[in-house]
Amino acid sequence: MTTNKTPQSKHSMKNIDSNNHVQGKSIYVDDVPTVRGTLYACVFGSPIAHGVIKNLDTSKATEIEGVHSVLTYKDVPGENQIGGIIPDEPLLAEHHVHFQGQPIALVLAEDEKTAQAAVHHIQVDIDPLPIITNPREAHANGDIIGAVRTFTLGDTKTAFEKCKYIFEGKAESGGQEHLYLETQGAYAQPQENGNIRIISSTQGPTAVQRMTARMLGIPMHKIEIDVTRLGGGFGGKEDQATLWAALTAFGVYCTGRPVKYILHRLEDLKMTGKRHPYSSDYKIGLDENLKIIAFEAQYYQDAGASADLSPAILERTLFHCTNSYFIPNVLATAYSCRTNTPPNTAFRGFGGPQGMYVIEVAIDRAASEIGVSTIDIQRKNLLQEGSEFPYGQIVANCEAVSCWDDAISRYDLANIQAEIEDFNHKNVHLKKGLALMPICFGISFTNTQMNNARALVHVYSDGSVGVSTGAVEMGQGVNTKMLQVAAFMLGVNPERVKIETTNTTRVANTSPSAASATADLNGKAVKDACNQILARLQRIAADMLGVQPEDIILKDEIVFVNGKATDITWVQLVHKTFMRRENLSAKGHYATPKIHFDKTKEKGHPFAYHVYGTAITVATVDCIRGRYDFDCVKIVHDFGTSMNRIIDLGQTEGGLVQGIGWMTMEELLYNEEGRLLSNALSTYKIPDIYAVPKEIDVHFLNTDNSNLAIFKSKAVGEPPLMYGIGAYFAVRNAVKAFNPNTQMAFSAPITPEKVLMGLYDNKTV
Ligand code: LUZ
Ligand code: MOS
Repeated sequence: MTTNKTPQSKHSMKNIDSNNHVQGKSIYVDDVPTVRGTLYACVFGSPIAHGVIKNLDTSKATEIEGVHSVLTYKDVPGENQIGGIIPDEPLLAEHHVHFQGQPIALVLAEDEKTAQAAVHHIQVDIDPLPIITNPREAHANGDIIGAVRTFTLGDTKTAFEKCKYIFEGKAESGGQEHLYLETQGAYAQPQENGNIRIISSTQGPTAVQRMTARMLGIPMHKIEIDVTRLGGGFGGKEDQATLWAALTAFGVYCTGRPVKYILHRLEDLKMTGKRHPYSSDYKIGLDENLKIIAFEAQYYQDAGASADLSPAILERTLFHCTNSYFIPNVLATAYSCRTNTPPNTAFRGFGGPQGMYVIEVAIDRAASEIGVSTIDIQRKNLLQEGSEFPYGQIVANCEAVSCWDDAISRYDLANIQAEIEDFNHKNVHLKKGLALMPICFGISFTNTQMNNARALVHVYSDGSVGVSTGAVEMGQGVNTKMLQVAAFMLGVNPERVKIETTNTTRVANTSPSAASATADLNGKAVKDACNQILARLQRIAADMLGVQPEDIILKDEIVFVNGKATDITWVQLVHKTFMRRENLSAKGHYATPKIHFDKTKEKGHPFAYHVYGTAITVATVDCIRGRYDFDCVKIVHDFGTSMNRIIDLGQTEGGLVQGIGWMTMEELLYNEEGRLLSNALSTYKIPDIYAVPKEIDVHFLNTDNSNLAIFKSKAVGEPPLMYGIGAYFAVRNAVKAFNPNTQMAFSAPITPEKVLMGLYDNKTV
């Protein structure tokens, strides 16, 4: 019998955007043809990081030829507020400024150059206030955003009494610039009756719509957001695309003309928030068998000047504070600390990587103090089926051990170790280091409410199909996956299906495309919509053939009865259905079942499932110069049953390299005045083709457990980023091979400069 199984048979479908991307034909906001009368916007940002505005003089700028107007907070018709979780972020500064570059005024001009030039003619007098750029200092001053959060499992106090080994220390991880290829931007156009349409480069169309409506003091239905695709988001456009879109809509509201704003790269670097730097304290306790019995940590998150998504990110740090390990006694406390830098925001991993780094530091520290291998401690403490996470969820369908053990045998770890030892023995000025990095990442928005999505599917009378969802394509390939779901469900060829833009008028109240959950949530909504249409088509086909609807299957564009092909085609059936005046459209809805979380107890079952994996990383350090390369990263990753291996491989490789960048080379620096020093690509180094590991091998651990992923194909966007933490330890271990006495602090990124210092720190000749 012919059955509809899964779309995995078509698992190597190419990303539907690839051809247009390489030909430069894909459309981004800046490619949308501008209409006559368009004004160009540019923000005047605060020149200093903290102070009280005494006087603002925009008159000189206004007088410049070609300048239409200069707007300030006084022109905002509704609430001058764009804060999502906490209302602490004005669209335009009123009396206080809290970071360098904070928007104070908006210039609107007839062309882009005039707008940019006019900004320099705005004058502001600011009475300076003390500037804080260190989260621990902010914490000491009591400058905390939102609630202090504590996750507890067991009782660390009594557990430490039973530990043979106890170590305490500090771990620091730096920020990270998103560096999406497409900078932030939006283009807003007036429609009739005061309606506004915004073309936005956002991961969260509904967030843009909601905040813009509130700021303009008009209902949400008057604002339409349309998104074709993003040239990268990485979390940087989950919340922070809103400001720029809202500013363009504000301009439309005030002038009645279309307003466009595409940020210059230097503006984007200076004004937008980044991954949160963290400064953390840990205390780890182990028994004589190297079982981790107790773990305590305090995380000081550098939130920047306003809340943005920091409270949610803080929470994910706690969710991932034990990474892939079972620790029976945990006490983890996290503080979101307000500093005078741009508000930090979502970035691939969303606080999880920062938490996972700290436990890896603690384990590495314990191993070197005890004089055992880090790998031994890691392996002995991996999560097992039925273990309890510190937040109360019970580990199910655990692949921690299977990924680890498979990686060790598949890639012959013993042989890799022997080769490294041999190499290090023979070489004086080059040393290799090895690290294993297991990951465990929870899939679902930690805010349970957000785990829902909708899709609108139209079958047109000629048999072609249009699919709208809340998913935003940002290069991750979600549109290809949505197309696969629709084509598979309806039994049609992929060419028949078109994925429409993401638009708040077609699909409302969406969650942002984030948390790795977009394909799951929206894919399941597409599935639901297709099932509704399918049921109608089956009824009509059954009627035509004189059989029961449940005997009908649609596959390969043909109607099958009890597994046998009939001569009725997809197109014929659709036409028949149309002629019978049946509904060929459906709205699908999905809300993740079973998940819940109680913040008063900090316990629950917040994640639909977890993604696991293990990476083996080998680095070579040049011990004269402090330079390093990565020989290889060999990964066994838990994809469930991948529905698109090319896309999933691309996400894994991209995530890995982005993680390596964060951990080893991207050094984000603000000075004491809160000025971004790494403010251009000459001073901020991201991985280029030479920095990529010479070999990346990804083995697909194919598992077929029932899970809540779309067609059992697990979420893949964020988890691989955390493999990059392995690169940090591989470099560190190479340094230790050269200089066993090094006292290098646990401070990421481990830049060549820090490597060089570490190589000769306490070096005995
Ligand atoms: N965004 C969000 C996220 O709002 N909530 C989350 O839990 C999350 N997790 C990862 C990435 N973005
Ligand atoms: Mo995100 S960090 O926008 O999934």
